[in-house]
Amino acid sequence: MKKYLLILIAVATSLISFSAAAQFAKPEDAIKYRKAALTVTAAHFGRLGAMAQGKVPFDAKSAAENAEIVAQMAKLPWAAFGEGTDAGETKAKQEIWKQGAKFKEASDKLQTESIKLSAAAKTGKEDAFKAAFTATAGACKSCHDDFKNK
Ligand code: ASC
Repeated sequence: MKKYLLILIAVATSLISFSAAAQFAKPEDAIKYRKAALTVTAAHFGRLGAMAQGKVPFDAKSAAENAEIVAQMAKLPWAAFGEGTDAGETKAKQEIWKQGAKFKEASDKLQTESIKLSAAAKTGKEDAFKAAFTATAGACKSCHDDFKNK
């Protein structure tokens, strides 16, 4: 029984590491993927920013839809910052790999703030939306300051 359990664990863990490695065939695929994910995120975040800054009128439905997309998209880029994806067509700073825990903290912060932003947008209250937008933009900015080249 114990033997089968060990075999099961061995197979399961090998599948997990296989799928992690197989997620991107080449480093440039990972770089392309994370840039695409962040580009889509920025497009939807930009629509929220226009409302938060009063450039377009606040529209609760649009705010809720775009914030939901941002919250979902914010989960995606991080798996594409694996080892060996530091060189090439990227503005990623070396600090991402040198300070992995700090980078993880920054990416977690974005996810937490964007979930709060989505919740705030769903209330339909403009003030709550604006405050949560500012907090989320702060998470974008501090991560860019530390981990993204100009
Ligand atoms: C955006 C965008 C970013 C962030 C950042 C917030 O709309 O594309 O990267 O906001 O500028 O400070």
